[in-house]
Amino acid sequence: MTPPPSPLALPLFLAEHQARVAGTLERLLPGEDAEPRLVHRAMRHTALAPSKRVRAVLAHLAAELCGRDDRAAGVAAAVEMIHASSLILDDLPCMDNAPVRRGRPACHVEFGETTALLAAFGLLTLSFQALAREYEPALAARLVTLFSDAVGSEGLIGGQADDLLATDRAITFERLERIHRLKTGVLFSAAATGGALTAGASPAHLAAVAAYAKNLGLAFQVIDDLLDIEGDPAQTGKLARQDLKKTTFVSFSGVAGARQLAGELCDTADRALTPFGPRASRLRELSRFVASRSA
Ligand code: GRG
Repeated sequence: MTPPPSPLALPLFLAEHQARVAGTLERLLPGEDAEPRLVHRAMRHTALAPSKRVRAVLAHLAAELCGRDDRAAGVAAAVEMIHASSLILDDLPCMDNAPVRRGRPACHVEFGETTALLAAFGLLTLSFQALAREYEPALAARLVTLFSDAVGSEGLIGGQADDLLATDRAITFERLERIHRLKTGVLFSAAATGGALTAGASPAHLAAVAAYAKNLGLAFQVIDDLLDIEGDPAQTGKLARQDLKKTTFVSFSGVAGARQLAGELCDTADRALTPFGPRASRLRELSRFVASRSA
């Protein structure tokens, strides 16, 4: 009998990339017995917990589409470290105050807020160290610029700041979209662009994968809002109904409207891949996974 799919089941080629990313993270993260042990354990607790690794897979697939993905591992691991760092910060009591993440106690619940903060900064710093060390200077400088722009006050940090300001308030659809383009879309876009840069992609191909990823990231967030209402915590790895104080794509458009919006964003994402023709089938499969995901 075929076993039931795992909660994080992905198409086979995505699962292969996931396993590669896990291997790279294991190589780059300090061991749990390396001092300071508590900080390293906290970094590993969140970064190595079971997760979809969608941003890292996106970096690999964008690189593959642009000709070669044998140099994308550093970017894939770096983007996952940045993402894990953002999850630790996002879960803190002074932010979203979420006790569970990736099916485990959130980092601050397991290790305390002080260690969680140090772990988040440890992961963030390690991500840039990995980019600087794994690539030759010109490419490393481009990648560090790309990811620092994505994380900074006009990227993830800016999106988070506005998201916190918007809590408990009615906001316009435009503001909601801007918050999530910054919080989620920008890192997806940097992942794809970074992967493509390691493959030596042309400016036209860089623009195409960035446009794909930007729309995929927003679709991913719309489904995240749906899963907050409809998702099974055993599959999502976090508590349900955590976003009730926020305006979300579901509070704006309803369940059916949000699902339709996610589908439209995935279609827009796929259209950006037109210059690649049928070679982009794996990224198209990734958008189908995102539109229908339950974890
Ligand atoms: C300095 C890195 C840094 C961040 C500061 C806290 C913050 C600013 C931003 C928060 C960004 C954030 C957590 C956005 C949520 C995006 C999102 C949809 C998270 C869920 O991602 P999944 O489903 O999770 O890919 P897994 O666990 O599978 O990786």
